[in-house]
Amino acid sequence: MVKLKLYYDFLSQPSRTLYIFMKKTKIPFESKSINLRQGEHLTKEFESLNPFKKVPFIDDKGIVLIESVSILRYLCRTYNVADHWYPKDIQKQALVDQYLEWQHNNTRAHCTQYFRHKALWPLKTGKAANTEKVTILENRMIKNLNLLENIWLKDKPFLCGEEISVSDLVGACEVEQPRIAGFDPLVDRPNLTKWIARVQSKFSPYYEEAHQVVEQTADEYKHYFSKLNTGSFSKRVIKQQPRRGNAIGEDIKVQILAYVRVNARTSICRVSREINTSFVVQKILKKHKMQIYCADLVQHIRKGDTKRRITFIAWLETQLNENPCFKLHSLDR
Ligand SMILES: N[C@@H](CCC(=O)N[C@@H](CS)C(=O)NCC(=O)O)C(=O)O
Repeated sequence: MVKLKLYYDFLSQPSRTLYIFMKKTKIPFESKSINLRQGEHLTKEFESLNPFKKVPFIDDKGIVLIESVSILRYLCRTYNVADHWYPKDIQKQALVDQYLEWQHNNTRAHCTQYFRHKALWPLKTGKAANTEKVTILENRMIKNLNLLENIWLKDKPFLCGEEISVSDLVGACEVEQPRIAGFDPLVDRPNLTKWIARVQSKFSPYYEEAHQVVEQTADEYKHYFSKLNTGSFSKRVIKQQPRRGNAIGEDIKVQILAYVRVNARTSICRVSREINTSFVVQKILKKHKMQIYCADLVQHIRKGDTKRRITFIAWLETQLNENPCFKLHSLDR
């Protein structure tokens, strides 16, 4: 049987949405990964499939669809997915549609513009970002994130009501994007934080799989921009980098927190590998047979509850500060 083909790049928010959704709802598809950064969408071959030269798009037995929102609706109508994703009830559906229409000129537009101006284009051209422009875009994005925090998510667990729908996935994938450019959308936004955790846990492990690239690319950009040393972004990045011989305290806390937030099922070893103190903590954990704390971490973080996370970080910090071998190894670096 000919399977639906999905052309995507995880760096693209709507691509992540479609991939995660199809995985979660078990819609069979052939995976066609396209590397935008290597210009694979600009080839003649790609153009013959999609003349708009963009991802995502699908080819379902000869029907080619290029817009993620219409693709989501098509999938929900064509395949046997649970009703809550895109309810048949007219009123419930209208609420889901309302967000899907709203987001184009709001979350989608603002998070994308910020990401493009601050990270994507400077990286492509090798030129520093226009800080004035970035500040304007950042302010617009902040206002928009505040609308999610204070209106959309004010009094309900999901964007369109008590149940999760495709809107939540569309929204979450957009909100994750500015993290690549060093901006954490969840800071001081408890409703948004809890909502992202809910969405993540509903789509786990596909959510984490598709968003790994966000973390990796954020890291890549972070190093690039710290070299460029321009604007508030690089200042923030430099501030976040652990200092030699002093890898304990605020810096490490910020990094661990940022990392575990998007990798809910991670282990301490993984966290320590990802942050710059890597082998230090890792070696110690092994030596002292402390991997048992991995379970502790998962238990604390999985629920996605901010208070539990903070408790965990406080606990980890105490471990780092109280156990002399951590200090010793840190100073050894
Ligand atoms: N409106 C489209 C998004 C299309 C789009 O802007 N795709 C971007 C990635 S998110 C792309 O392929 N950009 C490549 C380029 O413009 O060169 C959808 O929601 O599916």
